Amino acid sequence: TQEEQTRSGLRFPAGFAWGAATSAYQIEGAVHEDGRGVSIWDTFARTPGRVLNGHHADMAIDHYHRYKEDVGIMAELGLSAYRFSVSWPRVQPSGSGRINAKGLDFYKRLTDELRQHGIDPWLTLYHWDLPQELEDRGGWPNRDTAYRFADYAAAVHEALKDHVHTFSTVNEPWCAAFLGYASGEHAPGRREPQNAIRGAHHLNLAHGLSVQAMDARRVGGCVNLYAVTPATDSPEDLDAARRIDGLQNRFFLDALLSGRYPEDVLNDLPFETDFIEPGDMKIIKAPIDVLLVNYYSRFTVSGAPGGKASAAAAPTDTASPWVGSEHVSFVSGGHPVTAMGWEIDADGLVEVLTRVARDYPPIPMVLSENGAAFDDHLNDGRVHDRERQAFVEAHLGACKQAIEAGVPLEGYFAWSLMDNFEWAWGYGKRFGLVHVDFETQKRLLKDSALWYAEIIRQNRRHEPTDS
Ligand code: GBH
Repeated sequence: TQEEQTRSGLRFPAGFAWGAATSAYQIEGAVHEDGRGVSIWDTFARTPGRVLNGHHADMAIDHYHRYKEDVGIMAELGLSAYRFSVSWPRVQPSGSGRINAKGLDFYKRLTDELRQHGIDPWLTLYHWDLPQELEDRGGWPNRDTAYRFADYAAAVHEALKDHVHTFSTVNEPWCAAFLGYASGEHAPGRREPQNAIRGAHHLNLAHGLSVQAMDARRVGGCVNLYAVTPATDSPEDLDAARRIDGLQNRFFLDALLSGRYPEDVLNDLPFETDFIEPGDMKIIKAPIDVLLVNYYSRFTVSGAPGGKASAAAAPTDTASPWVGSEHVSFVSGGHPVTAMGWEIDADGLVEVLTRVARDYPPIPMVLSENGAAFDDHLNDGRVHDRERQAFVEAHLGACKQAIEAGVPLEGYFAWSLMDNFEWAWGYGKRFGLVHVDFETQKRLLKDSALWYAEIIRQNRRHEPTDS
């Protein structure tokens, strides 16, 4: 039977969310339409030398105009959930004050369309596109930005609460803080280590304040987690692993789930942390219903000099994102790599998920992003992206293993639904299950998408209340 055929045994519990993810700036385009304001990514992409080949996302993949077609593709895949983000400057052009009703209308149309197709919208409030006016007032290192974010969150929640069940706050605060304000690989491109830590704290504060401000039916926070291994068991390498795990994983997990920052991480910082005010940690720990975990890779790190300053080469000129631990170097863990140079290690995902379940108060989780860039080739209307299929298959296997080990994992979102604007790499890297021709905007399901659709179909046919 079909059932026995479920390839590689990827049978998941009924109700498991089968998803794919995107983000606003990476797909929408229409940056000058319907009253949208300017974001830090508009500015950054327009600054020479910041994004590879001078690419920007004024058009992106034109999702703003093609959302119906794109929801149709999701339905064809059989997705039960879709994770997208709201563009803050589209909804609130200057980041404070006036709300732009036309901006909210787009997300109403989108979520209506999703619901008509039986797809559960998972809304992310912030995927890195800060209104430029707030950056001009200091950006995330300015504490006030966190309060502005809470106001924006309340407005979005009020407008969309009947359309959306699950709201999540900040996508990957690590990236927003350390790539934006320390390494400079992402917008706004500042290289100010101390401000990066301030920014990280204010992003956490923004998370907590917005959870309080929304009173949503279901609310989540999102972190990007890495498995971290010391290159050897020398004291230097063990210390390097402690530091990178601290900055990447524990700084955010401890804050959101336990309401504290790890002492060792604070002690490693070469400056005062007096911007952490009394009462902040209680706000940051505001109860959430689900933790969104993004997982891509494992870091193997060394405290000995001589390795690389970060896990993968950046396309542009950057500094270290590892504030206070700039001496740590990243070495090969011996795994094959994707087109980004990121090592492929599905075991690391089991490790990361079981670790959260073991070390923190119980919390349901979803894998909110997982995927890979490869050099896709279009042949006679097909993309035979076997490596991507193998990547997703291995990571779904890891999810299943984690569930069997008792981890309350409730869904999987592939990154990404479609090829899109890959930040500092512009259109130079493709993460999509769906191929996009960046000239004609034509969409085409890659082999990985067809395979994913089949896995979903075989799983969902057993669901009692499948619509
Ligand atoms: C996701 O983050 C993003 O949420 C998504 O928008 C993006 O398109 C997708 O990844 C693919 O890039 O070399 O030491 O500086 C991924 C998390 C964190 C992965 C930083 C690369 C580089 C670490 N990224 N990491 S280092």
